[in-house]
Amino acid sequence: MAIERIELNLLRLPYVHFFETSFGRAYDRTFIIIRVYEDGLVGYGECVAEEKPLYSGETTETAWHIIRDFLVPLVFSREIVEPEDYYEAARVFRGNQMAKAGLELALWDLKAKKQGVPLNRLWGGVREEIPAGVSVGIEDSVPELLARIENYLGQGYQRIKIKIKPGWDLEVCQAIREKYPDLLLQADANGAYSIEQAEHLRKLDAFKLLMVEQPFPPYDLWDHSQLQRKMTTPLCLDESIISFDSARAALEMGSCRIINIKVGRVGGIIEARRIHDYCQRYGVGVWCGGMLESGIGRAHNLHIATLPNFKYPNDLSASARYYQEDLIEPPISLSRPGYIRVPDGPGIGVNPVEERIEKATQRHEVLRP
Ligand code: OSB
Ligand code: MG
Repeated sequence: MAIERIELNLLRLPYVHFFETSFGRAYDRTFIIIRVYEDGLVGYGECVAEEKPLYSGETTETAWHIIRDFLVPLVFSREIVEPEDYYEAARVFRGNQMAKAGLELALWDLKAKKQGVPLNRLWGGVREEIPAGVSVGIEDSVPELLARIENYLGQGYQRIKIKIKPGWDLEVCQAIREKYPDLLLQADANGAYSIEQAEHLRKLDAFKLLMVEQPFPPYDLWDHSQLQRKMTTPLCLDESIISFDSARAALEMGSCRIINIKVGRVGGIIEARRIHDYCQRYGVGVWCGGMLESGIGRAHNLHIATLPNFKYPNDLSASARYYQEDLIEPPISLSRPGYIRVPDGPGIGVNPVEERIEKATQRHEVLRP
């Protein structure tokens, strides 16, 4: 069989609560849902590119262009159905990992649905429940942040990640540690600092953080290696890891001791698995990051997080942490305190609600061979 058509939807969904990072405050998320149709089955993918090129150079518009004008024509012209064939073919195009990943995820979902098995069964997941953490944005005040943390801990999350930036770091960690001496806590700077602030960042060592994520901008692998030598807290890289090669360079250079894997950022599940396997051989643990995905993208994340070298709690939270009305039914929720059960139906194992996709859609295009 061959793919009969591919549909792209550009959606906007409001968050239940604004999400603020060192990039600024956001009230909603714009993203692309990709659907591939073959023989009565539909594979779903989500492209994590954002509206503005802050976290990554890609945007929803560049991703739409790359998927529509290059990747989909490639799939049709070569009659590609298998994600492995797609991965090989798509290598001819440089960069654009998020665009590439969105379509690859849809092909993976389709492949697993054809075989009637949960997605992670295709490549050997080893766990049925995923350790669930929550990423908490910057608030207007420390008491407001503490109240949000208290609420999330009450819901059962086993680890808290806070966002830091200059002026919202040491005092915030101090306040959290005073209230919660033993909490699994980590901090993510989204590249807000520079090596000139190394002495300041070293003071984070006092707070027994699980890790400090991405203190410097994406391309500063060398500066990260210099900071890691000065700090006892493990550094974790997120934005810097855009491929297998960047992961290898980061580990060889000593730029981090932990890697955050996001399938979108690295270009798909195959590349994510290559990074995972390499880190495992290297003795470096990974965990699954998130991009505030809808339930479709998050279901994919749950499946990748079943691999054995996912060694830390993940940025995988319940639907209700992100959206009033997620795109899937039933919504993702904690199956017991600290854990989310991996959906065990065919493919990603969650049911997208077509009317909800339609309701949030701002643009829709149907592509045929
Ligand atoms: O840096 O991990 C990040 C969300 C959007 C972009 C970047 C990041 C994040 C998060 C949210 O921290 C994690 C989640 O999806 O729960
Ligand atoms: Mg991050």
